[in-house]
Amino acid sequence: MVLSQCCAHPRFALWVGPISPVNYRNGRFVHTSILILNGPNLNMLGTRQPEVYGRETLSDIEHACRAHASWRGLEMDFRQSNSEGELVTWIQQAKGHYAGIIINAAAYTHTSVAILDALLAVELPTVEVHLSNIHQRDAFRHHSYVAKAARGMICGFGSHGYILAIDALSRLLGDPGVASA
Ligand code: CA2
Repeated sequence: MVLSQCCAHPRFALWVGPISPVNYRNGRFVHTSILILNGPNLNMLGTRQPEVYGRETLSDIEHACRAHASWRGLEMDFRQSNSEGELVTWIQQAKGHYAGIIINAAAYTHTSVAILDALLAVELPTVEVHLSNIHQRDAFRHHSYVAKAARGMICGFGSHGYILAIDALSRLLGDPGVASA
């Protein structure tokens, strides 16, 4: 989002927390935005398997993420799709709009070379998150294609993993070696 074009020098940028929520780029001040993507069946959270995934709904998680991202000075978009192609399209479109991605690709984590290729193509700082500890579960859940494109993975902490992922991405974006969107 464009905030202002009136100031012509980066030293006028606003700084709150560990990263700058407002960056100066191409003669404009822009918010730092992140994209949180959720894969198939996560829209059913809170309805079944609470012993594995907790009792919170995806909407509960979105609200908690929005509050935490705001506290971190980040704008956030939060999306869910049951379609692999839609997730790939959203990742492709993220380049130039978002500074980084948090992704719980759900079952596509373990199957999708297409999502991996999209993440590798956009070269955005990416944090992988899972509600459950995938390494304590079925063997087919132990491998993640997403992991090859992610700076790191958080799993096993339930919905709090999303908050930890926001903190991790926020820190990555504070690294001057990482370009923002
Ligand atoms: O632990 C995670 O976050 C997972 O990404 C969740 C995926 C699973 O396939 C991954 O191995 C690990 C499944 C999400 C499905 O969530 C449901 C929630 C309620 C009812 C049914 C499914």
